[in-house]
Amino acid sequence: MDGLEALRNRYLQEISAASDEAALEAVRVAALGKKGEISLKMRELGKMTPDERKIAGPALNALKAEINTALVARKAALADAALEERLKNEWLDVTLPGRPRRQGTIHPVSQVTEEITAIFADLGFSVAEGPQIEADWYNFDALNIPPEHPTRTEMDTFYMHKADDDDRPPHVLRTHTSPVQIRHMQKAGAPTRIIAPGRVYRADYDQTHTPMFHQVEGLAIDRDISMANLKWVLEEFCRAFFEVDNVELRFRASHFPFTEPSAEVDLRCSWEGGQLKVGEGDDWMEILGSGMVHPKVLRAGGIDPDEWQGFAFGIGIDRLAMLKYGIPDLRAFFDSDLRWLRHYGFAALAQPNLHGGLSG
Ligand code: 2NM
Repeated sequence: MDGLEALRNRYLQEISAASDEAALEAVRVAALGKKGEISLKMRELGKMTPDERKIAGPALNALKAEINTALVARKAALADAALEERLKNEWLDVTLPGRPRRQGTIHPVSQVTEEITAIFADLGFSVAEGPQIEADWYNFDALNIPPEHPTRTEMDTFYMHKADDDDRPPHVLRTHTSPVQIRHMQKAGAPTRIIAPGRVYRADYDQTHTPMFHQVEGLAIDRDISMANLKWVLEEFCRAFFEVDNVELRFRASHFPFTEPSAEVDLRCSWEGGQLKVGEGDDWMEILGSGMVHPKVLRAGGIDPDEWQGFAFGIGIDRLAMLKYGIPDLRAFFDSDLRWLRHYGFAALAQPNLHGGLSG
């Protein structure tokens, strides 16, 4: 068989000249494909005499093998080169700073709730929680709020819908966290010291009221707890919360069904240029309601009022947040406006505690 040497040289040359996989494949097809030059030559073997075939057969097989080997080697070399090229261009600087990600913020209500919790924890109060949908007994009766009391009407309180044939007691969205205190008394008995922060609901909506707001109530029960203890605890709370050494509280006689006696508590302050200063000045700002827990309320909680007594108080969290952080509009609290949240929100990792400063 003549010309095999020329064929060999040509294909080996084309293989080494192929500059990518497609070009290399074209060479393979031209040489070894079904109608490739070498394949056609192998088909001609059948027309040869046995003597011719004895020489041409091995020669063609050797050529085919050599071309195949060259193709495989060239393919590997091209792949290596392509990888080299990618490695040269696609390098990654692992020392670059990460891409900035949008970060959420802590809502002022959450922040202030955490601050209040930290302060009362330091005073020996633990946190109690309970359902936001309450039986009217826990929300009203147990708290000595009589059946005909106006806050019980649908004017003031949200009632859960009930089918005509549903004989369960009426349920309401709790109007204060006091039912949490009743449940806690029933469960834990006396003595006890707890605060109950959480969402509460009243049918009220104007400049200074939203139908959902946040309250923290406190309860301390022991054998000889008095209003004096209440006053000290509230002073300590205000000192820590407003971060001033001098606070002055004024107790004004008031009335709540669940406490006797009852007092509203005012904080001495000044308002200069719209700026609140606590502990100085000639203004008084009402900040909470309080009193000695009514004997009937203790009894509803399963606690014997002849043996135990206690104080309780209730504070609006949202208004405290407005006062401390100078936030003007209550209703914006619940708009979920991202610009508002970024402006008034707190860093997520600045957990309030008494030693590191309450607001980080
Ligand atoms: C207030 C004012 C006065 C109060 C009473 C109780 C309970 F359940 F222990 F009796 N908890 N909180 C209370 C007392 C709440 O809010 C203005």
